This record gives sequence, structure tokens and C-alpha cells, in this order.
Amino acid sequence: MRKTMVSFALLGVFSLTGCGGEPETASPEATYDYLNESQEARDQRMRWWREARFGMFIHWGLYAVPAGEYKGQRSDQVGEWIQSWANIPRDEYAKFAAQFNPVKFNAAEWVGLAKEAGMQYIVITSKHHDGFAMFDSKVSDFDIVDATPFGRDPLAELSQECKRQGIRFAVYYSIMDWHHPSQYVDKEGKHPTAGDGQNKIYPERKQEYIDYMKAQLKEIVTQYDPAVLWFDGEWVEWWTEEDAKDLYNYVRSLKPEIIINNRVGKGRMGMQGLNKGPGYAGDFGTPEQEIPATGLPGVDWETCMTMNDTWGYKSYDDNWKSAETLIRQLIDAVSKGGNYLLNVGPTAEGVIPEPSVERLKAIGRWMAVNGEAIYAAGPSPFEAVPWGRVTTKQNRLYLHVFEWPENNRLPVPALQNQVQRAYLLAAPENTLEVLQGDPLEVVLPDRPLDPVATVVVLELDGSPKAASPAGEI
Ligand code: FHN
Repeated sequence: MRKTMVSFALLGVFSLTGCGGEPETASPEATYDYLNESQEARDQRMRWWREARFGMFIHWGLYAVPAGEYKGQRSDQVGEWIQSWANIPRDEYAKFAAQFNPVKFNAAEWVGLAKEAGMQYIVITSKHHDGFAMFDSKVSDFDIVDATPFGRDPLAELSQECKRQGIRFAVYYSIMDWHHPSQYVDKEGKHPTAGDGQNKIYPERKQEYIDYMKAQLKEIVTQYDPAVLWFDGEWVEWWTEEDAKDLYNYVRSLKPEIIINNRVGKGRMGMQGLNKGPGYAGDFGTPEQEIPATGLPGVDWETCMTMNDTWGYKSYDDNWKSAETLIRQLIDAVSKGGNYLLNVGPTAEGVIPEPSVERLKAIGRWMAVNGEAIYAAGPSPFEAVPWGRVTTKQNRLYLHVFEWPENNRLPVPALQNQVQRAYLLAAPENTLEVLQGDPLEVVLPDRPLDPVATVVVLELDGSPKAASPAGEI
């Protein structure tokens, strides 16, 4: 459906100088500072997200059509960067839309798969760096409803389906935009509209672009009701922390309880970066492709991770991580106080690749038995244990055993608590013997119940406290 110009679409949103030259009263949304929030209000807002621990990232867009290949050349970069990698002018790139007809897309199946894996939320690309909107945007024709033979709105379908199946729906949105005419490439050998990691903006068009983003974000928030806005592409030098704070406040004004990542602004350190900490807009840190060795104490964070070496679909990327690696990464992230956002890159037909499906199902089998040690679980009280990872909840310690001890005795670093009972999460009816001493030892069966991670539960007389934080054994 087409379209009013952005400037008209935004008339109702901002405080403007009226026709008669009289300044109108600023709307409360425009002036309220959501960055100044009490700890209590913030804890309340973040609660579901902190408990969820595990989500699905979905990188899906026009780039699924070339699937990593352009004019016979195979990209060695991530699939969603093909426009930039192959130096494709934006009008040329836009032609992929005519071939984008994902008739096999089935929102119920995708959401069902996320649920089966034990995921509590999904985050889908509403617009990646290529500027293509995966929803019916009124302020652009470059969207899946207007520009493709498919003509359906996947964000609408996924949002409804998430509500129906009872998990949270969230969206990714790129600030850098290779399609918008406000932005261009200034690099020798590169077409000015091909897109680049260092895209520039014509200064006189920056406000127009911010208005365009706000118009799209208003469409997204009001139509699809996302629980999280996951920004990206914020590193371009023309995007400032001041812009970020304004955008953060704008999005919160549309939905005060929404959660926004730190990539709305300059809060991440380096491209893979962790979190620069307080003072920057955003509610959580976003380490990428890595789990910080000691977590990010005092900061909410979520590691996003690919299953192979790309976010957007590449037909020939077969470098899949094993289900064991993925399950252990999930446990690792939670044991350090973070969330784990695991990516899938569906094809141009709307299919989640089979290797991803297999892995998600394997994770789901593990989660069906051991989810209690993940959901709403807190970090380990010990810096490290030699045989695996530890998570906590209320008066319980969950010992995730990766390396089964040869003598069947699992040493546990000294605690300030008494152990009341020990058992395997997969067989709670059988009490395990605990040998008191320093270290304390839990007597395990001969073989692990699950070679990826068998969870031993220690019920304590209070909330777990290590005798010494290093947790030496
Ligand atoms: O450039 C993007 C990349 O394509 C992908 O979307 C990842 C996901 O976190 N973020 C950017 C790089 O940080």
C-alpha cells in the first residue's frame, strides 16, 4: 500500500511550530526522559527478558535470493553483506525483489520450532543494512509487500503467531541504510550506492533520514507490538550518542515497557564489542560471536551467535557448529549471567535450513529435560569449575557436567551453605550421595545421562554462596 511522504506521516508525532508561527506545546513523549528510570522500574521492565535466557535471531531479507553468490562469484563475507561485497548499485540490488517469493514461509512452523528448541523469544530483521523492509511500510516502496510477488507481511504473521503460541516477538532494525538516498559510499573503486560499512550521510539529509526511521519504527511498534527493539549499524561516524538518546526516548515513548539494546547508540566496544557501561543509551549489552570470559558484571547482556559462519542465508556455508557446542554455549552464557540469541538464516523460499532445524531440535531435547537450570537462572557463584559450568536459582545450584569425572566423584568448590540434597535433574527421584570434605564431592553414576551436559542439582539451606569467589577445588 502506498504511501504518504514521511514528513506528512510524522506530523502527528513531533512537536512542531504551528502554521500561525506559535510554538505548540511539546508532547509529553518528546520531553520525557526514559533514560532516567528508577532501578525498581527497570528491574520490572527487564524481568521477562532476564528470565527468558534463550532466543532465536532471524536474519531474513532480500539477500537470501543471491544466497552469497553474485555473477558466479562466491562471497567470503556474511551473506547479508552481498550488496556491499559485490559492489552492487542499489537500483540493481533492488531487482532481487522480483525474485523474492518465499511461498514456503510458515510463521506457525518457525515459531513452533523456536518453542521446540526452548526459546522464549524471537528477534527478526525488520530492516537490515540493505534498507529492505520485511513489513508493509507506508513510508517506503522498498518492502516485501510492495516490491515482491509474495505480497504478504511476515512480521505481521510472526507477531500474531508468537502471541498465539505464547513467546515474545521482537525486531532488529539497522540504523545504517544502503538504500536510503540520504546515504552514500565514498570509497575508491566502490559504487556510491553499493553500500559500505563506512557509509556516509549527506548532512543536509540526516534529519530527513531520522524522520524516516522514526516513521518506520512507529509503524513497527504500533502494528507488531515488539517486546524488544534490537538496533544495529550504529557504528557509522555520523550517528551520535545524542541521536541515540533521542531515538531511545522516541521508541520508549511509543511503548514504555519495550527493551532496547545498546546498539541504538555508541555503547558497544568495537564491532564484536561488549559494553562500554553506564552513560550510554540502551538496556543491554550485545557481545557478538563471543561469550565474555567472566560475563559483564552488573550489566544485562545477550550474546548473539551464528550456527555456521553467516547470519543471512548462504547456500554453500556448511561450517556448522555441533549441537553440543551450541548447547554448551547456551549454558556458558547463562552461567555468566547472560542471554543467548542463536541465529537462523532462512532461504528465499522461506525455509529454515535443515542443519539449523536439526540442531534446534537437539537443543530442544536437552532443554526439555534441563530447562529448569536455564530459565530464570542466575550466574555461577564460582569463577570457574574444571568439569563444566554452574547456574543458580533460589536455593539451588545446578552443576552442568561436561567432563564426566573418571572416579565418578564430582568435586564442588567450598560453599558457605549446607547441602540438603543432591540429584540429577533428569532423574530427581534418586538422591545422590554427597561426601563432605574440602572439596565436597557428589557421587555420580558410572556414565553421564547426557554426554553433552548432565545436570546435577544441589539443594542448599539458603541462596548459594561460595566460600571464596575463585572457587578453587
Ligand atoms: O553487520 C551486522 C551483521 O550483518 C549482523 O547483522 C550482525 C548481528 O549482530 N550485526 C552486524 C555486525 O555487528
